[in-house]
Amino acid sequence: SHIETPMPPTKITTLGRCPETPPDLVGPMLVEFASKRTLDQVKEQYGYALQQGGRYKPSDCIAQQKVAIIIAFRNRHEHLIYWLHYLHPILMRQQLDYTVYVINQDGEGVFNRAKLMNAGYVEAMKEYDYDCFVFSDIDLVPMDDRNLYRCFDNPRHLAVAMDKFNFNLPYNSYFGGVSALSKSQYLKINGFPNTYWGWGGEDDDIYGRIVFRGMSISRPDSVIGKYRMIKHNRDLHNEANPENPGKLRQTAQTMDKDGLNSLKYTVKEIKKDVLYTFINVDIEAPI
Ligand code: BGN
Repeated sequence: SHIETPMPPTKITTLGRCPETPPDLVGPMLVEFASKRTLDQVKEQYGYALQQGGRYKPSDCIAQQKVAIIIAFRNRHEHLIYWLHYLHPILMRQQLDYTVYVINQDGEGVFNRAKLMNAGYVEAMKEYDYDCFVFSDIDLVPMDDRNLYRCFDNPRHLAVAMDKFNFNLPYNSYFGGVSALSKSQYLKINGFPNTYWGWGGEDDDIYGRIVFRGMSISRPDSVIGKYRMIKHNRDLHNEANPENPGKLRQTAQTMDKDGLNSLKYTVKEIKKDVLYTFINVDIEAPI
């Protein structure tokens, strides 16, 4: 006679939230820039774990935060290889749901780090509902993976102990190198200024915006906050701009009209590499 085969029980796995403290962090790490690597080698090592565009999320838990890592970029291919080699495994161990965005300034006009970061914010938001934005220079690698690339109750300054400043802050209000702002913190300060062309001051302006909006700065301690900077020659078309120090005195008056609400740029190309999303933008730079 006919025997009913019972259906095997369906295994329903509901993923839990990842723990507050990621379990697989290693603490202090060796960071050096003597060994040469190619982009293909880094792809071979970490590509298998990533989705197109340098995107990752943990497979066994729901990440605490959705993080867009935004890097202002031009002509630093060797640095990009080091950055990706070191950061991808760290960010994976930190159990983040993250994507790496390399925002390239098109052309040879004067560089503008903060405006590129603003463009990165807008472009990232078009792709996914990120709740946190980590803004990083391409030449900075953390030396301790307990330095979490996520957002906190106040805007976070991560690069607090860089080797080039003898593992100290150069001054108390320093906010340069690597920082993290939640979407609401970023919107509260109208994003970053668009008008700091060339080197210097844009990070101090951002610090001012944060303070003028009643927030304070969150930081890791100087052990966890250690960084190595990749040594390099001064960039072309990124000279210290003598107009910038004067602008800094006006931040309280200018921040409401210079920022996300006045941002103008055009996207020239979006390229999804295995290890990162590359966005080439024309930010209308003066020559
Ligand atoms: C400061 C720069 C910062 C830079 C740090 C560290 C200015 C504004 C004029 C006072 N600030 O002097 O942008 O991150 O040095 O190098 O230039």
